[in-house]
Amino acid sequence: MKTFLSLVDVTSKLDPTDYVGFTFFVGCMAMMAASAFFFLSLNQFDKKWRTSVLVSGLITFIAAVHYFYMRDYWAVNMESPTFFRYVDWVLTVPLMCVEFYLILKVAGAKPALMWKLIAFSVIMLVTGYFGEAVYNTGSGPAVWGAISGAAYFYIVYEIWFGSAKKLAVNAGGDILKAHKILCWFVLVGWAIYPLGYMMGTEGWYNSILPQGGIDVVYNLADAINKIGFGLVIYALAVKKNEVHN
Ligand SMILES: *C/C=C(C)/C=C/C=C(C)/C=C/C1=C(C)CCCC1(C)C
Repeated sequence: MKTFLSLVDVTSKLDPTDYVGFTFFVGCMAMMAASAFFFLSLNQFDKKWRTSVLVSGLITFIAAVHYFYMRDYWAVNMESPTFFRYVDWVLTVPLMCVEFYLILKVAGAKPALMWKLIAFSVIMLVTGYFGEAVYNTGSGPAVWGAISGAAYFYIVYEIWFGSAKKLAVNAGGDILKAHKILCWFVLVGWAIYPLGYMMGTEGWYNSILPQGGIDVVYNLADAINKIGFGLVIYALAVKKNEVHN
């Protein structure tokens, strides 16, 4: 009943000038379409690469479900759906860490590498949530944002220069190429999030921006990082498949 009522609310409150709401709608559709694409392509891959593409699909699918909730939440409350946002991230970002591990497995990557990346991604997101939603006054956003940023830099370091990089070099060829592109996603694509965070939390320039600006930035970043990242994995799987056939 509650969901039904909130759906009624959503459609009765649609406002043609609600650009933030528009990006939530587009986000829903883009994530759904990407999931269908990844899932329906699974049959063409052999077992080893199927798992990687499956994880790409899971990332966009989990995001799609959260986007439906976030779209409703925004339409009803005209407030950032911070809670759903972070639940989405805390599920999907660790899965992106799994992707790094999966493509480097051929070069001998150990689960320890995967768990290390996952642990730092969770630290990055939990501390980010504290700064954005819990201790979000005074110096809170700056302090928690700095801790979150440190965890982010560690992930960047690990994949660009650390053991993940060494494994990628050992693997060489298409895997090294794909690893490099994914590294750029993390360095540039993920860097959009702290910018959004500074737009939406106290202490930077949130006062000069309209409500919801943070969501437009996050929604754009999600589309780039979740769908783009998944497509890099997909392209790698397609290449590897050709080699085998
Ligand atoms: C699909 C979702 C993705 C790839 C989300 C990534 C999120 C981040 C890289 C967030 C990073 C943050 C900081 C580095 C500092 C400020 C707080 C965060 C959580 C926005």
